[in-house]
Amino acid sequence: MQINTVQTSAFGDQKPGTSGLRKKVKVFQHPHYLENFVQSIFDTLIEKEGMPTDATLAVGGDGRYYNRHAIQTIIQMAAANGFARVIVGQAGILSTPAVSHIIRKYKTFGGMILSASHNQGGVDGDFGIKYNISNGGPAPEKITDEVFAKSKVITAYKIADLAEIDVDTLGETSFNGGKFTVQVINAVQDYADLMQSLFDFSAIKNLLASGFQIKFDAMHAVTGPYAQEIFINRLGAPAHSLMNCVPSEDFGGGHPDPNLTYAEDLVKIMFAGDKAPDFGAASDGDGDRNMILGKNFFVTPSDSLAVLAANATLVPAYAKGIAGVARSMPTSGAVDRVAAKLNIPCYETPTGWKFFGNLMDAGKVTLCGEESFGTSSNHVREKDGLWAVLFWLNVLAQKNTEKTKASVEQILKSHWLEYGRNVYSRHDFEAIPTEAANIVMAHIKAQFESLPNQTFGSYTVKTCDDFSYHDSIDGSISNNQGVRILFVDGSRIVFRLSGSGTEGATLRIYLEAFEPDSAKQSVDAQVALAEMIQIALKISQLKEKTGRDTPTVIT
Ligand code: G16
Repeated sequence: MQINTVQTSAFGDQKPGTSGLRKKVKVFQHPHYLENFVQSIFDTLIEKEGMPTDATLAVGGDGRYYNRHAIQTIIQMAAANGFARVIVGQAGILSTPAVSHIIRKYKTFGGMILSASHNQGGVDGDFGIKYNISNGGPAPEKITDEVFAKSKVITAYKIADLAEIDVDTLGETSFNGGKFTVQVINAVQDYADLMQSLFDFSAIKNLLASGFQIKFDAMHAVTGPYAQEIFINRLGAPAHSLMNCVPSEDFGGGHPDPNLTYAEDLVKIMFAGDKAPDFGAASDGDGDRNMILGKNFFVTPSDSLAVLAANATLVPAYAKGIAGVARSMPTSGAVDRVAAKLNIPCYETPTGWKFFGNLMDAGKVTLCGEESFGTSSNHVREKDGLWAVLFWLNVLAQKNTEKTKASVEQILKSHWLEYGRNVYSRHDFEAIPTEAANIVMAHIKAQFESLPNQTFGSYTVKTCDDFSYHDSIDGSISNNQGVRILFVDGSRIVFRLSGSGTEGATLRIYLEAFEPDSAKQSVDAQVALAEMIQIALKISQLKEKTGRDTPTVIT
């Protein structure tokens, strides 16, 4: 096996965002761009963690354009940089939670996930790479910061001269007298087995056999094969329960983001009146996000987390109770109310799944969630779309017996009755010129001293700040994680720039108000939050500074 050292020069823009490096495919296709970033990861690992001689790397992606090319390059570079083994999903496919599970199950050194998640794919779309560490979770900032530092000074990378690996055929190929091996594994089996070990599959099977109708939309992305195995083969759902379940390199030309805007086809089916299925769900490009719908009903991700926490003991894996919960700062406080009642801790972290890893490893939390359609537990160290869907189905199976019936909407309404409702919405303004977005954020921060005690209509500002997180496990501090305007009555507006987009800046405005009065809990969130939306526009001067006041996406 010949190892070549290739001279290169640094790119200045390889800074990992909220979840790995995401850029246009055309940027990744620039000569040496992919290789520079992969080498910077390997150099960081060798320096910070020391590479054991038997190190294994798990590699897989969401099937988007450029995955296949990147996988071959990563295998060749892993061979040249001292890995002993690479485990690849068949056809290069592995969902993000499946990679996390494989890292944990086979005790690999780490894993590389090739995905730009919910961003569009295809030749003109986005590509991305993220590195996950040996606990199965996204690399923490101390690693991603170092990767960026190395990427700015890189001068050479190492790559082995290997024949192309047939990633479509299961099996092992060895090189260099067995010193380096590539194993192509079934992408679905291990993950489906894990799900079956957590949930009551026979109860869900009975629910589906009783005529309870579901619709799952894989959005032409990675969860298609997983859904086929789990819902059809193992749970006996009829074939028409699935839609868009064949992964395609450009996600059928769509935007694989499971929200009310981009999962439009599913939303139409679920809001079709009486003939709508009882339960609907969608997942994103790499299978870590989920959207939950009932018949003519949308469940916000924040509420979903709260409902799962409140009902956790109905699921075999969590029957003995949960140790604690965590949510990202912009996620609503609905789960905090459940935690208070269960008398378990609730942690508030910055946006990004990587911040949950330490808490889970330390046994402090069992369930975690984010408003960005992410929910999961300590069964892996990533958010997990299908896990959330199965959790809901397991809860529904327990609440729909011969004697009792409960729809998704009823479950939510009784939850609000018991805990009150955290009315919540997020307004996204995508592709704003970066400079204009920075001016908006600076303008809000400049008002930190003058805002407290000011009254806007029915709301009076109590405090405002830029959220900082102190990780109680490793002591690290993460600053500038989102601007919070907190009102006297507990309502809040959060402004934050996305760290996962690839075009200009995306400004997110998160709005939350608490409604304890059951008579008002059914009011549409946009109506209930209308005044706060105007306050957010006024404080930020968004229209004046960007020309924009209509969100691209409302969730
Ligand atoms: C990623 C992260 C999530 C984060 C989300 C949104 O999701 O894994 O933890 O909440 O981005 O981040 P932002 O608001 O910065 O765009 P995914 O599904 O894109 O990997």
